[in-house]
Formats: sequence, structure tokens, C-alpha cells
Amino acid sequence: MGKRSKELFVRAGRCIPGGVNSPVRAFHGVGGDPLFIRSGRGSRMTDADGVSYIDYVGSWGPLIHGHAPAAVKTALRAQISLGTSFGASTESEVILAEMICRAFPSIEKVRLVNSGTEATMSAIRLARAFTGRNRIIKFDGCYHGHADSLLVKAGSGVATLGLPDSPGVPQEVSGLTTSLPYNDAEIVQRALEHYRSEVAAVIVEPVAGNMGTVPPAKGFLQKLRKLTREHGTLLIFDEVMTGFRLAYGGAQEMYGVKPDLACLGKIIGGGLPVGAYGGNQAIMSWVAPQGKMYQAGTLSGNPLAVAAGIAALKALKKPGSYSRLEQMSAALEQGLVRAAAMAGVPVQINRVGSMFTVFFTTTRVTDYLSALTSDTARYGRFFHALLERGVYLAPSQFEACFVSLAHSRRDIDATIRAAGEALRVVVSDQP
Ligand code: HOZ
Repeated sequence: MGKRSKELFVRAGRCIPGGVNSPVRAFHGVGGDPLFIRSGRGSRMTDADGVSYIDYVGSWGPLIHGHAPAAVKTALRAQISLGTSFGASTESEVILAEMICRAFPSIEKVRLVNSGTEATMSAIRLARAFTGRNRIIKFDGCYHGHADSLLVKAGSGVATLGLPDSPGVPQEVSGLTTSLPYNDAEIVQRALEHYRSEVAAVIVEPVAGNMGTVPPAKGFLQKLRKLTREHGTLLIFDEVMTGFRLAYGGAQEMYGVKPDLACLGKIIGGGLPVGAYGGNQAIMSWVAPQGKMYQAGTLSGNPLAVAAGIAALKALKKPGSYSRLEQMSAALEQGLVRAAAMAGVPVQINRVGSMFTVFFTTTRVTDYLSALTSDTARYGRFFHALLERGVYLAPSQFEACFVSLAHSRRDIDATIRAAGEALRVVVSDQP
């Protein structure tokens, strides 16, 4: 970390808890202090000391077009001159909602909120209201934001910090959440049978990204669909990460499974804060003011965020977007596999479309337990060695990295070269 980042972190520590506004920025999983970022452009971002990095975090997923894409900047400039918030309805909100409904077969109506956390929290409340049941089933290592009901055996920063649960969540609340192993449909079946008609919803990341990238086992999502239907339980897909990333219609398009409710975020805000949850007319008609399930927000459907989101989605719709993402991501995966083999470092590289994670383990990573077999110290050394070589990966083993449309073949080749060197460092630093 450079001098300026260090100074800022010291200052931040005096006025912000842990010096960061979200724990995953603190490099806890890999040691060291966080970078402070000054700017981003295309595939790169530049820190407060003027050092530039090829960025595979992409603001944790939203930046599918890279940093500061022209279309988003133009849309934002136009909206700024018209006003930044009205606390009243705008045409742009309707346009974004229509785009989401057209893209996602499971969504007939959608409510815009400000973050993925708000989206999942509201979807859970809606599922409880609609079914008249209280219990929730989630999966170990899946992270659905930091709402009380969902901070149970969560992934992402919670996994990185090794906190299975959080103080401050009353047992009366967390006791209503059952967390089960990801990719094990049989155990879901047993849980649904055990709890009979108590379970309001099963919520799942259809491709897990918050214990590192973990794809669904063949048939897992289909089995969840069948089981939840049989038990009168709603199936919620948390597509905050996967929505518009794996395909325009998200993981549900990719795997051909239609959930009852879907949660979105990240890409739909084009880099500004937005979330959304949606489903069919019957379920969504429970949302106030049409129905009685209350959920609200001063900045919901904020005109700037919505303008950025529309611009990002329009650009994404251009032919070739997803094939380019696939091509670049596959080239990166293959290069990393080769580099690891040449360095003699056993790794598992999980990739689905433009989401990927390099796990430092010999075990195939299919769930949270297998993700935990990773050598996080090795990941830390790899991360820092890459950082020194100008490549910024997710600063934790338990996160997904993202390829964007701004990454060029040169970026990919430079990353593979840097990874080859970094992997040799990983081995040579071994105690
Ligand atoms: N889901 C993101 C990380 N996996 C959220 C980023 C954050 O917590 O700051």
C-alpha cells in the first residue's frame, strides 16, 4: 500500500469503524490495509498514490462495462441537469422496471429499492406475508446482504472474518432461519418434510458468488423448484450478482428455472446504488400500496441510479456482449490453469460466465465446506503478489472476481503473466 493510501487509512480509522464503510474492503482475509481508490477507467482503476491496476472486482459486480463507461456518463450528465431526487415517480423508473420485466421471465412486477440487502430483506418479508409462514431456508456460505434473518452461516465478509453469525441478531429472529449445505437437494427435502408447512421461502444464490464462485450441481436448482412447489414454499433466487451478468435474463435464463421471486442489484444500477425484487402479479400484489406488505424508501428508484441502470442495460443488449464476456473469461481461466500447472500450485478454478474464483485447494469446491478447505494464507500471498504486479483480484478467498466488457485481450494476457509470477511467489514464500 502506498503512502497516500496509508495516510487515508489512518485518518479513516479515526472516524469510520475499521476505517472502511464495508468490511470486505479491509483486506481482512488476506492481511494488510486497504487501497484507497482515486479513479477508474475501463478495465483499470488508480489508487490514491497514482498506481494503476487491472480490476477484477468491478465494485463487486456492478461494473460489467468497466469503470466510467461513456454511455453511463452521458446518461448521468443528462439526469444531473434535470435534478437528482424527487421522492416522486419518474418516467425513467417505469422504463427500467419494463426492461427488467422483459428480461426476466419470472418477473411480472418489480419494486425498485436501493441495495441488494433491501431487495432480499423485502423479498423475505413478502414471502412471509404471502405464505403466512415464518421459517426461511438458506444455504451455508450464501450471502444475501446483512438483514437480520439472513446473517446466518453467511458467506462474503462474514465468512472472511470467520463470524458464523452476528451479535445483535436476536435468537428469536435467527432461529427462524435454517441454513443447509449448498448443492444438497436431499437435505432440503428432509428439512421441508420436517418443518411441514412452516417454511415461507427457500432463498438461494443460483450460482453462489459469496463463498467464492460455486456453480449449482446439475439438477440442484430444478430440484429446489420442484420441492418448493410441492410444499407451498416460495423459491427466491438472489440474482444480485448473477442478474444480467450470466445472461441478460440472469441465472434463471441460463439454467431454465423460474423462481417465485427474484432479487436484483449491482448491474441494474450501472454502478450506482439500486436493488430490486420482483415476481408474478399474484405475489407482488401483496406489496403496499396495492397490498398490505409494507416496504418503502425515500431514494427508491432514484433518478440518477435509474438513468445509469438503463444506460448500462441498453449497452449490454448490444449483440455480442455475452459471447465476448465468455471468450475473455474462458481465455483467462485457461491461462490461470496453465500458470498454476507450470508453477506446480494445486488450485481449483471455478468459473461460470464472467464470474470466477481461484481456490487454493486440491478439493473440488462444490459447497461451503469444500470452499473452507482452501489455503487462505496462500490466497493472501497470491493476492498481494498480484497487487504488486498491477492486478486487483477480490481481496478474499470467499468472493467472486468479475471479468468486464472493458477487459481487453492485452489485460487478460498481462493478468496471466502476472499470475504465473505470483504463483511462483506463493510457492517460494511457503514456510
Ligand atoms: N456481495 C458483495 C461482496 N460479496 C458485497 C460487497 C460488500 O459487502 O461491500
